[in-house]
Amino acid sequence: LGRALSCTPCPACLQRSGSLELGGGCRAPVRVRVLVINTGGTIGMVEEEQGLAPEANKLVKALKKMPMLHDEVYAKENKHCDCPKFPDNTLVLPPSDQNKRIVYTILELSPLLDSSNMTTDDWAKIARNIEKYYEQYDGFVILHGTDTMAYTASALSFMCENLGKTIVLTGSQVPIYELRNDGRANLLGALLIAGQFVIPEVCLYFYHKLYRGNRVTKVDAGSFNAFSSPNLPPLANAEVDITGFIMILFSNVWKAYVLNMVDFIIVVQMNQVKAFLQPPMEGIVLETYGTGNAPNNREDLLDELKKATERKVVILNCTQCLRGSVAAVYATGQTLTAVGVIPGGDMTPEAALAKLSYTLSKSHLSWEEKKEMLSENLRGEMTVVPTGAKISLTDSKFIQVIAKSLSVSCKEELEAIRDALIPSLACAAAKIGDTDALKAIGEMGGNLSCEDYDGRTPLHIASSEGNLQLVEYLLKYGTTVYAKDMFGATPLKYAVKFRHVQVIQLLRETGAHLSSQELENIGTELCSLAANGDVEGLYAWYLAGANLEQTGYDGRTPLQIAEATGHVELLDFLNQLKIKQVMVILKV
Ligand code: ASN
Repeated sequence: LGRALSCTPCPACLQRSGSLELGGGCRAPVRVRVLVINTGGTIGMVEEEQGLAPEANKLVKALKKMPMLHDEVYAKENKHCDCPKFPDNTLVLPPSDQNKRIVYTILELSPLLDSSNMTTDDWAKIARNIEKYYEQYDGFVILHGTDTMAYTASALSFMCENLGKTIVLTGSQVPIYELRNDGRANLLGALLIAGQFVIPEVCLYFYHKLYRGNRVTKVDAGSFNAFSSPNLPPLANAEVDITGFIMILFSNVWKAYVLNMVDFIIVVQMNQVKAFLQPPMEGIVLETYGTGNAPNNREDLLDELKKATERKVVILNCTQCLRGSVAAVYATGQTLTAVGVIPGGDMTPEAALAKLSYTLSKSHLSWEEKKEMLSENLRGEMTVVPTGAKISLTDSKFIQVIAKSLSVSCKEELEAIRDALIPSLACAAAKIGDTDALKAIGEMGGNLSCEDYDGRTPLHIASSEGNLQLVEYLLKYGTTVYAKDMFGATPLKYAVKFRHVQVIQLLRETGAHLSSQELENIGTELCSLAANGDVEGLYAWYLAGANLEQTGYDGRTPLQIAEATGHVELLDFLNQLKIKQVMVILKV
């Protein structure tokens, strides 16, 4: 696909793929790529003898006939530049109001499933495909049945450990082939979000709302408004405008995906506990009353629970209530904690099940470490009650002084000023390397992935400044490595431009990669570095993942140029690389 979509420069403006390159002035829409993984679900179902069931190889053809989901003229003629035709499974949306062209490819899994048939193997299949295509796409949409969508969203949120891009699950209550359906709007909304925003987490989009995937539960089988997120408001509302983004910052965990989820886990209600505690059960999500309460006059039950926790069965306590949290309020709840049951806060049973499965699959951890992990907030799946006094940026003297001089009178205006100031303050602090100021902004609730007027985040700035310590801090704090500024450049591109080798290495370890846009036709750039004997510059590109064997505008590789100019150091470097690559190939 990378090949099919790369194109020669547009004759009118010499831009590639309609994208805005550094210093460019092209007004054509920026192209973004989204991968849609179709797992099945009602959205693509047809009526069969036994009832609704998914039908393979039908969705792409149907979507191509829907003008809101495919711009046939653009795909066929591609007038802006002379790209080859899109592959059959690739469609393109009409330009969005953010002047973006979302080009999306549909990968249909086989067999397509009613989500009631999904197992942990199917979760792994989805995660493996995301991992496989991670670098080729800017965002991901997963088409899924609604019945178990909350389970899959929860599972993926834990499985995708080093996520830097947006994943949106969606589906529908009525097949997209029917006259009146919710599939079209849900798919369109999910594509626009995955293509236009970097929200590095697993989300669920349904009926005009974007939710955190591990916070939702299906609450209605007969309404288009099928999901609810009882303990966390939606991340965004897609009304006239898409508003209300809550940026989410989790630590970047410097590891790849974990796919082996444990199967021996079950959700049981309090009165069924005894029968389910027996081996080979490794973990249990307990659904208890109210704030996590269970009868504490049932010695037999408590005794069974105690014996199980002593056998190292992990038991996580969730409430049966739709809203609210497990809390140490009643004696009936505290007794459970006393026999070794772990309080699950305000997690949904779906999220608890996925988290338990994920944690138990970490075989290198001790039982105590696993228990600790379960009590922590890993992916925003539970609300952590802050301890100690909470400072808010509203309290900041600095902001109050500005507010006063602008005659700000109400809280809303004050908050608006705070939100407007944070990006500039954070980027200025990154520029001068003031980690303390960034810490303070973070602690006050400021978002360290915020963008300045050029779309640059503090990580872009710290990377171009080569401030390793600050880059490390920002990555630990969870800022996204994949943010692109208005020129389409990632922090990694700036680290390469200014040759900050250690920063490049750290960003790469954290999952950063040059985007396909950044890698397109870098041959000429590499060759001009070679012509100048610039070993350092070429080394920076190499570390960032660029292939140094690419040809420049005259068809020569950097090595051929080095041979022609006879630059000894450069020749040595490029020949060594070649030997290294041959060794890697031989090993494989
Ligand atoms: N049974 C369907 C499924 O979960 C329900 C739906 O998608 N609306 O696959």
